[in-house]
Amino acid sequence: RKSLTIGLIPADGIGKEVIPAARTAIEALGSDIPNPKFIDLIAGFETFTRTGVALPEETVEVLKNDCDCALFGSVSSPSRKVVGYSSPIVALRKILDLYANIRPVVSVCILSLVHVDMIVVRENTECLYVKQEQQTFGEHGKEARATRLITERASTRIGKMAFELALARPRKHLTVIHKSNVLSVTDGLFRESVRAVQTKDSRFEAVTVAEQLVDSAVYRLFREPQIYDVMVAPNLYGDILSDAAAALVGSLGVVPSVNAGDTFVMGEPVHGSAPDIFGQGIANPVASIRSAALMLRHLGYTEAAHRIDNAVDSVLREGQLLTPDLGGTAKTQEVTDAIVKRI
Ligand code: NAD
Ligand code: K
Ligand code: MN
Repeated sequence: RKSLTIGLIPADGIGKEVIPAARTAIEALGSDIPNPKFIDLIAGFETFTRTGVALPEETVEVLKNDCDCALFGSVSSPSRKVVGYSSPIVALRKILDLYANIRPVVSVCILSLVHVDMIVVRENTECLYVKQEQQTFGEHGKEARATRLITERASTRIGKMAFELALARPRKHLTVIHKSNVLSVTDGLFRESVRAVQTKDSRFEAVTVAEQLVDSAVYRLFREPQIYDVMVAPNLYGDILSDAAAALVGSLGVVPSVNAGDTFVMGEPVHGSAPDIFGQGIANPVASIRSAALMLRHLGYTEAAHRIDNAVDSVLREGQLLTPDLGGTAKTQEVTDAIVKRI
């Protein structure tokens, strides 16, 4: 490949502060990524208030037609209902069919109380995120309901992705997260579909499989996180579990992800737009820089990804330059500069 074209969608809040850091890290790779080309794209709540659309058609078209991959920052989705607004990241995952959200959560020795080295594999296209909600009036006042969609197809393909990831790791252990004791139809289908993946491919016999109900999975995650290797979960559980796991490794500001499909990959920090710290220049850039590395690894640029990860690990391990979320006083720019220097 002659050059790599990367769409950049910082979107809202600290996304605007940390996506530029990820870009700098990629640029620092020099000849490992020859002539990376960046295309700035817009989306988010600010875009919505300015233009009336949260995800402009042009952004989608450029991603589809001109980009090899993309980096997404974070959106500020309001908790109240805003007529005409819908989260662009949820939409992008569906439009680009980025069905797997892969979230590695790994502790850096001095910063973590416990040893954590796991990957949360979150189904990324369905569950409650189909966003089919209705409010009606019943006998006792307002009633609201939501559709929770679980399909065999989506559960099977996320199951395959999780087995592949587990197979590539030393421990080869997969935990299937569900709540089939209550939701036996929906979570039952998820559970059965994922387990069936193993019976259809003899390579996966090497993977040991466990199941854990989602509530006790959170409990065990806090008490004995080392039991987990790869976790696979429906969309909402995977979202919650990965934020919870982030607490064990110091901060949401260090946990990366990729939204992956069969033909496209989009790196994205797990965190949101962090309005509580936006504008102060203190957002931790590590999650986004690591997301860039994950994205490059997914595309086969193993050495480049390795160089970024090593640089991040060395800065975190030294512990001299940490942003406030990790107990330090460093600024986004200082941490980024230190990482770039080591790359
Ligand atoms: P959040 O992840 O934005 O913040 C949670 C806490 O973690 C905050 O205290 C924040 O300061 C801290 N934090 C997060 N990232 C950090 C970083 N890089 N460095 C330092 N500290 C960091 O979650 P929230 O507060 O629940 O949500 C805020 C907004 O983000 C909401 O509008 C929500 O809809 C949106 N959100 C977007 C995404 C996404 O873009 N995929 C994901 C989650 C939340
Ligand atoms: K995000
Ligand atoms: Mn989340």
